[in-house]
Amino acid sequence: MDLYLATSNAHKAEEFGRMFAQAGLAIKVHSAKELGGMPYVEEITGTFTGNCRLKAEALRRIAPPKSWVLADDSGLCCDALQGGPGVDSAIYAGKGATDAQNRTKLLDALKKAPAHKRGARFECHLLIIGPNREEQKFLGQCWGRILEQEVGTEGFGYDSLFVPSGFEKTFGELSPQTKDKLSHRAKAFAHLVNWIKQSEIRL
Ligand code: ITT
Repeated sequence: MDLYLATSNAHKAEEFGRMFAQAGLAIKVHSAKELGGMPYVEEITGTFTGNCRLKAEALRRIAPPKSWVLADDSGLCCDALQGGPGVDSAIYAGKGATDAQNRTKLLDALKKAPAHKRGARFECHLLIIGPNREEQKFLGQCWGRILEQEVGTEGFGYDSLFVPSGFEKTFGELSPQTKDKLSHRAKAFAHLVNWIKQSEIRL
């Protein structure tokens, strides 16, 4: 049945669209655009899960009564920045910052970090809320390191700076299909799919 994606990030919606298409679930996935766009949400909770809940609730209020809503809050957590920018990844260089401005600020913040201190992980927290406000949470993490310069043009956000463990190329160079197999979002999504498949609840 019907599931709405509580995101205003077209890249994330695209990644989810591809993953749902491949998962072979009997679910009709809708973007927030179909409801006139994702309502503005100030992500002020300071936690990934709290921000997910704000986004999911905001869309649930305008979604058709029997539908389910899925929200994602994700970010890049760098070892040398004690887990930052973390929940602030989207606004690292300030409110309204572009991805390019955020990447520049990150490169600057890590300017003095030697290779062994450039470890980082992407985190993806998913929250799904049902028509009776029942909810489930899922976490996906992808470990890797931050380069000293951008490489590649695929993806979005910090992709062109991030080399996943076991690879020599950034997410900006790897194909979307490869990213879909190992990303934080893919891992959280795999947990969600397992839950859907095992659950009594029929979406
Ligand atoms: P919504 O809140 O509308 O979903 P958003 O882009 O603001 O869209 P977040 O608040 O979850 O999303 O912020 C996530 C930020 O973390 C995002 O803007 C990127 O900078 C970064 N990020 C998350 N996933 C990423 C990925 O797969 N590749 C690169 N950067 C990513």
